[in-house]
Amino acid sequence: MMRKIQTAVPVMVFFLAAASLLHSPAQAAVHHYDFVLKEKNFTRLCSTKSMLVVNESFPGPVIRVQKGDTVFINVHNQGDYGFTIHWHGVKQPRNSWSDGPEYVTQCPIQPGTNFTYEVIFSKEEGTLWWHAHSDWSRSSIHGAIVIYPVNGTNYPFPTPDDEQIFVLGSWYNINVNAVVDEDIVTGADTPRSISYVINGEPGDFSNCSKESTFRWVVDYGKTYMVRLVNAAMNAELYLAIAGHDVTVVGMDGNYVKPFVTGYIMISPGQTMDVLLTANQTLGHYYIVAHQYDTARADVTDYDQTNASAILMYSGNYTVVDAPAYPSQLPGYEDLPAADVFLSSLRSLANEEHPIDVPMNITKRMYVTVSMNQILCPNASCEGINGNRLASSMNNISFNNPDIDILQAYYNNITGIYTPDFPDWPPAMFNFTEDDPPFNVTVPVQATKVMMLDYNEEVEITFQGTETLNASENHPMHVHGYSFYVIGSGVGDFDNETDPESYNLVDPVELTTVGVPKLGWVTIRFRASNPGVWLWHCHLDRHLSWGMDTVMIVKDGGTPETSLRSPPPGMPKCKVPYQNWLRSFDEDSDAEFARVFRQR
Ligand SMILES: [Cu+2]
Repeated sequence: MMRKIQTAVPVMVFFLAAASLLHSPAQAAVHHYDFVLKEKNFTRLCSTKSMLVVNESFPGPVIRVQKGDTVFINVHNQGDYGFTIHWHGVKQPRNSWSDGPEYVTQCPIQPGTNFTYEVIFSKEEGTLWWHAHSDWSRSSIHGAIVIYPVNGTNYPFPTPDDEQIFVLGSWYNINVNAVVDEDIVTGADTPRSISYVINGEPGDFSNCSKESTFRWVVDYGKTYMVRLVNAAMNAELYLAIAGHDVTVVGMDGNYVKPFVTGYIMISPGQTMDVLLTANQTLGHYYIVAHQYDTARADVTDYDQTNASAILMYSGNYTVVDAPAYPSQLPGYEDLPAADVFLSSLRSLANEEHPIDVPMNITKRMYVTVSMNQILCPNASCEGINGNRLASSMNNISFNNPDIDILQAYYNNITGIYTPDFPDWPPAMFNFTEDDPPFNVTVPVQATKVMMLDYNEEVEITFQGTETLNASENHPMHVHGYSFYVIGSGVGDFDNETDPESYNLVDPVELTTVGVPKLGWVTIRFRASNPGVWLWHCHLDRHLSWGMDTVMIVKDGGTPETSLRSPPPGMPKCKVPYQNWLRSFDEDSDAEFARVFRQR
């Protein structure tokens, strides 16, 4: 059974090296893909650059499965630096080995070598995606994953007539990894994208882009499933389609109670399924996406481009004017519009799609997410105050170790990490007030891991802070799990009154949730997937600066509740991870660059 994807101009050429698509109702299928990574030239915004991409395409190929299938993806590195790939939102039961984050579950796949990931689908249904999980390689290495209902089951809404994928990304006119690594060494801020792109194209409002704007042809009267992926590196995005409302029906591989909206807000890492009915006057309509910025109002140097695609009705009609522009698209800094959108998200919570919110919490955590500075002698660095920019969770700025944590955990290798990630912030202060004291701006750099017993019922409240006067939304993402978002609010979390507002009836189930600027969000999940799983902010600059930690869920005592044994051919950790922040004092930039190139 092969689903068709709406072909559009320009035609995206996908070199999918075979996918077995024989499904029987009772049996999950096994698919095989080859991902060949090579440098290729791409011309956007009047200039040409080379980037590492999968199967010569940007965005990369689409993986299509049914719920519960397994996919083997043989990843061939024909580039000149190491990378890893993560299957974002796929829970991978007991199988951290194929999860992907570098120095957490594996070491980079070295140039000239290959590694086969085994991606195990279980409960996910809807849209997810895959992306590189090393340096900032994911800016060019990413693609969508589509998970259909198994034969004999249906969507919880009338089956759409057709579907269309929109991958939203960031475009840089530089060698992203080289610039970012330099910035990490010097402590400087990381680069901004110069445009957002829709299916790889900036669209009509950018220079040298009009010819290649992504065009989507729809037939009047049909209803389409629009599958959205926010693959942008550092930005929440608003998106709207001129003249058309959409109905949101799914997010992060779970269904939601349908709601109608004129625009959507999507955090980096999130995926969303919306229905669009083509019922307007025959014509051309702009689809526009741009940044939703929550940082300080006086900081306006973010990417303010409006990426666009065009929805075009099929048929015989004369187009007189330029396509209509979506007047309902919120402004760059429209916080209330995001709140309205987010507050509409609810689980289906019905008989066919029940929820399972943990009610007997055995592990409760309160975790701050903060911007920080690491002090440099004589203000010798290029970040804030002559120091190095950093970020943290509970004041721990995470250091990647020299071999992956999964390997160290599985083989009882000591000295790689410590199991003492704190359940509470080390210092309580007025997290959301202006100008927090200097001493709370300097983090501890360490590799501290949170340990959970199998099947613990976990509640985490993430608290945004105003350290360095640099609060903003933080899209927090967990690997290996989804979670229920049971509450959120503004200001400092009050553990007596705020829980009264929790939604335990139909909370939305996600894998990435925004911690609101100067606010908090509470999530719950059951620790039923043993293994080593990364928690991190999906703004890549914050991940690079240490806003991440690792969660190890112990085995449950039986083979079925224990981490699997490693697959053959796990990449070797040939080059120890350069502790970028710490090694700055020892290594010159040139030495660092030399070491980096060898990775
Ligand atoms: Cu963040």
